[in-house]
Amino acid sequence: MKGIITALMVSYDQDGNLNEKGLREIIRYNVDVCKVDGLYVNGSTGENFMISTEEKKEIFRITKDEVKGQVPLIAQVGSVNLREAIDLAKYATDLGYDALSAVTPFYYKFNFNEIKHYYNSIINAVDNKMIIYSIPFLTGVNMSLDQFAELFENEKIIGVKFTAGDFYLLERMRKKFPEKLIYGGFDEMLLPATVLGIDGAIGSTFNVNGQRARQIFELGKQGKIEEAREIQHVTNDLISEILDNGLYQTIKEMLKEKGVDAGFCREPMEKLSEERIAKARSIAKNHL
Ligand code: HMN
Repeated sequence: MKGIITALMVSYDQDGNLNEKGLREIIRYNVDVCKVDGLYVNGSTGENFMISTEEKKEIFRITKDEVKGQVPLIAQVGSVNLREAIDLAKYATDLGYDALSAVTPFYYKFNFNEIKHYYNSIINAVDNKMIIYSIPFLTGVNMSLDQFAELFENEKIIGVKFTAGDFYLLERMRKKFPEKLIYGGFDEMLLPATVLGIDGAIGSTFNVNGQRARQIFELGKQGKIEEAREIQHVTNDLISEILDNGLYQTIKEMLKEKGVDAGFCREPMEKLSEERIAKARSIAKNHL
């Protein structure tokens, strides 16, 4: 489960209904064209926090079916509704997902004991492994090195998806937890995170830019920093245009430009204007 792992996009139709055919095409594009090392299913990029439990299960099922064992799969099951998280953990484990991940519980200001209880409750309910999903800029949950150490005392908690710019903390974690898996979360900072020794990265832009991400990661690991930096520059030109135009909507339009039925985003995310659709298409034409 190391390397470049796509935070999988999901296709929804105009009315916001799950588009199974489109989802299967996105999966195929990731595996066959972007040639990524794994898929992270029902993360932020999958619009997970805007869909129902049944839809989450349907996405887990379709993805497992379409991938046919070609790449490892990580199921993001985190939810402020702990019962839902445990239910999803059981469901994904029964399907044969290689690992689970759960976002830190958010919205309420849970104390650390509550966060620890949440992770242990999910992972101790199943025969599987857990990757903590830490994304403080969206959840407001910042954990210290000592708190990560306490969570990692449970041997079933095998790693962390570190979506943060605090590279001092990243370096401290690498030193303190050499045996745990650490994944970078910001695609625009893939090279510095690679230099600090991450095991892999999980990102949204890998849905379209997976091949460049792999080059950055592999060159960085080999110490070929100048070459890796050039590719990170090109990548960040792409990412900054995507972010300016609307992250998930733009990636979907770029996939459509590549012939993939990527659909639309789930409301309340807005639909792009004609002008922004044209911009997204031109980003794909110019950068992919
Ligand atoms: C997920 O859960 O879908 C992703 O792993 C999240 C991932 O860290 C992305 N973060 C968000 O979308 C908030 C990044 O790939 C991000 O989209 C990218 O670095 C552009 O900023």
